[in-house]
Amino acid sequence: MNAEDELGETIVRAELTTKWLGRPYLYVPAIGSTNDRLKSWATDPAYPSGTVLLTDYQSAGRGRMDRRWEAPPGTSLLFSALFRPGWPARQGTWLTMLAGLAVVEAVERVTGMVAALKWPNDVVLPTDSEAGREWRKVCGLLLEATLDADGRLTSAVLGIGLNVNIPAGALPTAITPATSLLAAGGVSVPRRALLIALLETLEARYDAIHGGWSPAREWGECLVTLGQRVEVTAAGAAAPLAGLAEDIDEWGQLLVRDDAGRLHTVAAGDVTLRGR
Ligand code: BT5
Repeated sequence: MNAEDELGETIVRAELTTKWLGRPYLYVPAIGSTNDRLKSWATDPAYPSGTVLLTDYQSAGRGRMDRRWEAPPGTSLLFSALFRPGWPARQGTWLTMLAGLAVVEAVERVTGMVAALKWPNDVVLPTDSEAGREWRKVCGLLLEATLDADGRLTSAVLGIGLNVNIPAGALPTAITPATSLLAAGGVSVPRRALLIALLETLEARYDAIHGGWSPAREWGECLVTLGQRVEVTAAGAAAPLAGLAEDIDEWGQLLVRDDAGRLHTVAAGDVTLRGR
């Protein structure tokens, strides 16, 4: 690993430019899952909103619904951030939206590559071939929140797994094909500069919410899902829903019009793009 890839506490703390996100910044070389560890700390007030835990390797990295998140050691950004928003429960999806927008912005700032978002929680990069354009997953987001008796978000742990320097041959096989910044751009990317840019943009966007900004419009503009024919496997639904992904609402729910013309609001699930 070269020097610009090093993510230890001393060097990251010295270069960090944020006011509260990543303060404290904590690093462990290896762990089961950063989300699991940070969730176990979330009830302890000693860990403030903004605590970040990062690792170079997860032996039990998780996606949604207990799926696996796989990344070879030292190749990725694998971290979780703790927030204590106090927002109403349904606004929790904004954290995933903020994180997606922040990843897109930081990737562009550091690499020049223009990434996009796939509903509900993927950051994707385009691959063009004769067969057309395919979107490959470069980053996954995992939000796990706790509510109080009034339905407010007392704590939310946001996990980010960003494939930075995974060589093409070491990418995991997945339903949405995987890529990395190295595989897509052909050059390795300095992980520390990317982490610092990402924490900066995420903090700025979180603070903007308290200034009255909503992420929904910008998030919708980055979604490759809109305007496409999709098949949605909604959480808890018996059969997939096929139709046109028309729009999202303020809370990031997907509005899908089926072939009979009915509009469905989908809160959570998986989407397969079927083309226009
Ligand atoms: C996600 O779930 O995409 C959320 C991933 C969150 C990972 C971070 S890493 C730090 C923190 N600590 C954790 O334990 N997790 C978070 P989902 O949409 O359910 O996608 C999971 C699916 O993505 C898997 O079933 C695989 O098909 C695929 N996959 C696994 N590893 C991948 C990778 N490195 N790149 C692209 N796709 C991957």
